Parts: sequence; C-alpha cells; structure tokens
Amino acid sequence: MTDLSDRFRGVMVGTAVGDAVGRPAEGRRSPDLARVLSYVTRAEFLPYTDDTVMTIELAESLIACGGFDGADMARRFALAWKAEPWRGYGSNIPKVFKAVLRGEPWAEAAARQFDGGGSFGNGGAMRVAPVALWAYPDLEETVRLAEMTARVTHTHPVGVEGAVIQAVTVHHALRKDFATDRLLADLDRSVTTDRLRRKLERLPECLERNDDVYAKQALGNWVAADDSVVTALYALLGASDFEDAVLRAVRLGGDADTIGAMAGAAAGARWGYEAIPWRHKVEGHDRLVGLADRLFRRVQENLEAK
Ligand code: R7I
Ligand code: MG
Ligand code: MG
Repeated sequence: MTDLSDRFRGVMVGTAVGDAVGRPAEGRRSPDLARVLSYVTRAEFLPYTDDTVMTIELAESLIACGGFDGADMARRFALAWKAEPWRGYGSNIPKVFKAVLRGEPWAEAAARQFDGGGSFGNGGAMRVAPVALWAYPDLEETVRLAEMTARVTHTHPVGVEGAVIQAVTVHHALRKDFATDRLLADLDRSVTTDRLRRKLERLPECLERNDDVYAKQALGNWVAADDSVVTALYALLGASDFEDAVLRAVRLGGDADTIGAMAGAAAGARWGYEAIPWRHKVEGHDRLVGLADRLFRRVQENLEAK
C-alpha cells in the first residue's frame, strides 16, 4: 500500500467516521465529549448520515460518467434520498430531489430554491471530498469540479464557495509536503464572497487562542456553509492526529455530523486510513475503501501515462 493510496482511503472512510461520530451530537449546544467517546467506543456499528450518502453518490457518479455529469449526479442524489429519506437531510433540499424526479432540469431546480437565491447550506461542501481525489494532483481542476458539483443542488455563491474551500483543503491535506500557509494562500486566492472571507480572516486568531467557545462564536457551528466549513478547517489545523481533529469538530456541537464529516475527510487525507480509529465499525466501510481504491487507480494510471 503506497502512502497516497492510504490517504485516498483516509478521505472516504474519514468522511464517514467524522459523520458517524458527530451524528448523536448534531443539534446539541455543547455535547459531552465523554458521552460521545463512550458511544463510539462501545458501539459495534457506527451509522452515517446524508453527508456520507451524498459523498458516495458523488464519487459513484464521477466514476460511472468518467467525470462531471450534472444530470447523472442529480438523479443519483435524488434516488438515494427517495430510497432512504430518513438519513437526516437538510430541510429544504428534498424540494430539489422531488423536482429532479419529476423530470425538471437539475440546474433549474437548484437555482429556484430560496426565492431564486439558491441554497447556502453546507450540503455542497459536506459531500465534495471525492472531487479532490478525482482531480488529484490538479488544483485548478479540483476548484472547477467543486463548483460544478455544488451547483447540482446549491447555487448560492456561499454554498458554492464552501465546497471550494473544503475541496482545496482536502487537496492540500493529501500532499506529503502539506503546509498550512500554502493552503491558506490558495484559499485566499479562491474565495471571493465577503461572508466566507470574513470567516477565513478570523481563523488564525482562533487557532492561536485554541478555545472552543471562542471558535464557535467566531466561526459558527451551524448548517450554513459560512458557519461550518471554516470551523471544520479550524478543527483540522488545530489537531495533532485524526481522532483529535474529529473530536475537536464534534465537541463544538451544532451541525456536528457535518463539521465532523468535513474535518474527517481532510484529517483522513492528512494522516491516512491506517490512522483512523473506529474505521472497521463504520457503516459502508468496504464500499468506501472500494471507491477510494478505484479513484486512486485512475489517478495513478494518469500519472504514469504522463
Ligand atoms: O445544505 P443542505 O444539504 O443541508 C445539509 C445539512 C447538513 O447538516 C446535513 O447533515 C443535514 O442535516 O443537513 O440542505 P439545504 O436544505 O439546502 O440547506 C440546509 C439549511 O440551510 C436549510 O434548511 C436552511 O435552514 C438553511 N439555508 C438557508 N436559509 C435561508 N436562506 C440554506 N440556504 C438558505 C437561504 O438562502
Ligand atoms: Mg447529516
Ligand atoms: Mg449535519
């Protein structure tokens, strides 16, 4: 197993582990970390939520279509929701799925939401990690694909740029020469919306203070992309290993499954699959490893052909 293939597995399995560890804490103001740990340690099986369902469907779509195909991706998302509507989806997004299943063009269905403003929920960001694997090691392609996959359901610029931040973070975390300053410089170049730029500006001060209450107040911990994506980045950059990253994310409460899933994807990229605790208990383990391996083989073949 090469280092990069272990990191690819880390992204897919890390998403599910972060999602599953955060699931019981979703919506809580200040989850009790001891209870979270007791649940995770004792459980024989750790179920995931919509975050991982959509991550799997996004990866399957890229592989099946040989790249981005909005109609295929929208249809897979909608069918997965129809099969398991109880996975904990955002409250508005089923409207997009229903429209797609009625045959409405996906771009129109997504753009119509919230009186034509489009959703700024973190749904585009929570599922975007496989894009960084598909496009690896091309950063420009990672950004382009992150935008396109987000727009399948989320057309508000904050919803789209949340996905860009998360994809760029996973891209950097996959690199052996990962450096925080290079990641932040790339984010500074890619992010244009005031709402997300303001959050990125507060990140260094939050990392320096290393205080949960302060970070939660400064960066947010809720379903809007600008209240959660930079929060997950804070959990990653303040952590010393995978477990630390996910627990830092989950103990902030609020949208804990999603902040956990995003921190888990990036931490899995950074520290690799073998460093993920509880990995063998997570729902979908074998399928997630299989998807990661297929994405890795493709990237390896592309690199060898060059
Ligand atoms: O973004 P989305 O897929 O939701 C993801 C969240 C994650 O926490 C998952 O774990 C799951 O629990 O849901 O779904 P959307 O329904 O598009 O957006 C989520 C929520 O963000 C919406 O239900 C709204 O509360 C809020 N939201 C907005 N509110 C006002 N105006 C998103 N866009 C807007 C908006 O434009
Ligand atoms: Mg969820
Ligand atoms: Mg959530």
